[in-house]
Order: sequence, then structure tokens, then C-alpha cells
Amino acid sequence: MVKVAIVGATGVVGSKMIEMFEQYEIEADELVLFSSPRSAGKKIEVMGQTLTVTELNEESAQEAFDYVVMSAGGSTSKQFAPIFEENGAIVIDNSSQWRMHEDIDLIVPEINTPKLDRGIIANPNCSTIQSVVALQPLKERFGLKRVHYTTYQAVSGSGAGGLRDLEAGAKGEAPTTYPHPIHDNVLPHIDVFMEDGYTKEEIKMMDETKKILDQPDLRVTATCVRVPVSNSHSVHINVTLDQDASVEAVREAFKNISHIKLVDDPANNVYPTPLDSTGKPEVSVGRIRKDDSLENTFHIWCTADNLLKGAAQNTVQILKMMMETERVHNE
Ligand code: 11C
Repeated sequence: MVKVAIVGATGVVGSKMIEMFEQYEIEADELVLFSSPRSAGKKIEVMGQTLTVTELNEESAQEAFDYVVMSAGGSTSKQFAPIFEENGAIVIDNSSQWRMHEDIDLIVPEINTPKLDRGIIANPNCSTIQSVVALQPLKERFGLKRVHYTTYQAVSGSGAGGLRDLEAGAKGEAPTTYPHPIHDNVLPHIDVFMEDGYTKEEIKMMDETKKILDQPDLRVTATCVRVPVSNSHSVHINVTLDQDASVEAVREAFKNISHIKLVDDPANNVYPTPLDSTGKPEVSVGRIRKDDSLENTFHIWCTADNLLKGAAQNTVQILKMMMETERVHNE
């Protein structure tokens, strides 16, 4: 009897999680959908059943679940993930709340596996996930010395409010989520500003990259930018390798990997775009060029669906991996 809960089931990522449950054929004997009081009572179709969303509170969180996936923001995760954990669940959390805790695993299933010192596993930030997926084959083949990210992030990363600001801005309405219009504009500002002038999104990309790639000495910097695109993030990755490599060798490193799509034929206007990435499970890379301003350095353009590989898909892949490990364990 496997009992699973989705917390934040009515949100932008939560509804993609439900789609991913179907796609990844998650087998749950009982599935419970939790939300805030505002969305409780809503009915949602999941794998042929109609489920009513219930309110997450101190009492409902005490039920014994085998697995809980959460995408309801940091404060909800801070309050409830330890309660689910104490009651025996493996919690896979999509917020930034637990990611950098030393005893919490930060997982991209194509790259690392959980040690499970705790019953909480963290899902990384969306722009980090696609970037480390692109960096991993280069790390394996050539080693990494330094990474400089510049992101072009879609408004769906801010949930329904971001999508609303983009649509409303096109009609001349004022923004309610961002401090400036996002329609016809570009904002070098994602998440809050820290004392050193970086944004929290930039810090997340720097710290999470080192943790997932298990390379604390990697030099990483980032500038994160919101662009007027509905969905799918783009990241320019400027990477310095540990050794010399040709453009062809770097291209070769991305070939024959099922979760990476090499889209790199600029002479025919072929390169990754967010529009092409939307709805797709893989991370796309292209525009691979040598950066002659630094030794052993390359430019890579990378796009991926931030709600899928960047959030719901990666979370459900972790869930699937945990369920399979547990099943093998019990056999
Ligand atoms: C954005 N990357 O596009 C953010 C959304 O730390 O999981 C995800 C925030 C996070 O705004």
C-alpha cells in the first residue's frame, strides 16, 4: 500500500507534477492532493480519478505518507517537510528551503544519487538544473575550472503571477508581480537582492552548481535576467575547461545522451530556442564556440522547459528513482 501526497497541487508547477505522475506511471495506491485553504475543495482529474484538493495543515500533515512531493514555496516547506519526514515519508521538495543544508541531498537524477541522511531530498532551482545537465558531460570528459552563467528566464518561473504580468502588460496594464513591466522589457532581477548586490537567484545558481557537480572549488558566477518569454529558460554558459579541447570535441561530448539534444547548425539557423524547448523533456544545447579571450573556454547556449526538467519532471524523476530503489530493496 503506497500512499503519496502532492503539496501545491493547484499551482503552475503542481499541475505539471500531476501530468508527470501520469507520464512516469507513478503507482500510488492512494494519492492525496494538498493546497492552501484558498484552493481547497477544487476537483482535479488524476490518472482517471477525480480527486478533491484538501487543505494542508498541522493535522493533515501528520498522516503517514510514503512519499510527498512539495511545490508550495519555501515557508510551507520549512513548516511541513519535517512533519512529513517525522511521520516516515520521503519528501521531495521543489523549494529553495533545504537545498544547501549539508545533510540534504540536492538531486538531478542524471548526475547524482541521494545519500539519504535525511528523509528530505531537494529539487534544484530550474535554471541550475538545465545548466548542470549541460555541464556534466564536459566535466566528465575535460574537467571544469570556471563557469559564467547569464540567464534569460521565462515568466512562468514566477508562477501564475509572472504569466499574468506578461499578458496584462501587453494590454497596457500595470504589473502586480514584478517591480517593472515585463512586457517589452528585460529585468536584471530575479528573487531578492542580497547585501553584496547579487540576487538570491544568482547565489542559488552558483551554490547549487558546486553542490550538484560535487566540486566545491569550481569558480562560478551568474547574472540572472527575466525576459518577456512565457515559458522555458535560456542560459548562456561560458565555461573554462581543465584542458584544451576543440569545438568538435565539445560538440561530440553532447552526442548520444538521451536527455541532451544537440541543436547546433547555425548556418541553417538551427539553434535552441525556448519556444522549441517548451513541452520537451530534454535540455537543448547549441551555438558552441571557442571563447578566445580566455584559455580552454567555450560559449554554450542552453534551453529547457523550466516547468518540466526545471521543476516537475526532475521532481517526479527523483520520486520514480526512490520508488524503484525501495521496491528493489523490498524484493
Ligand atoms: C524563476 N528560477 O525563474 C526561478 C523559479 O528557487 O526554485 C524557481 C525558484 C526556485 O523565477
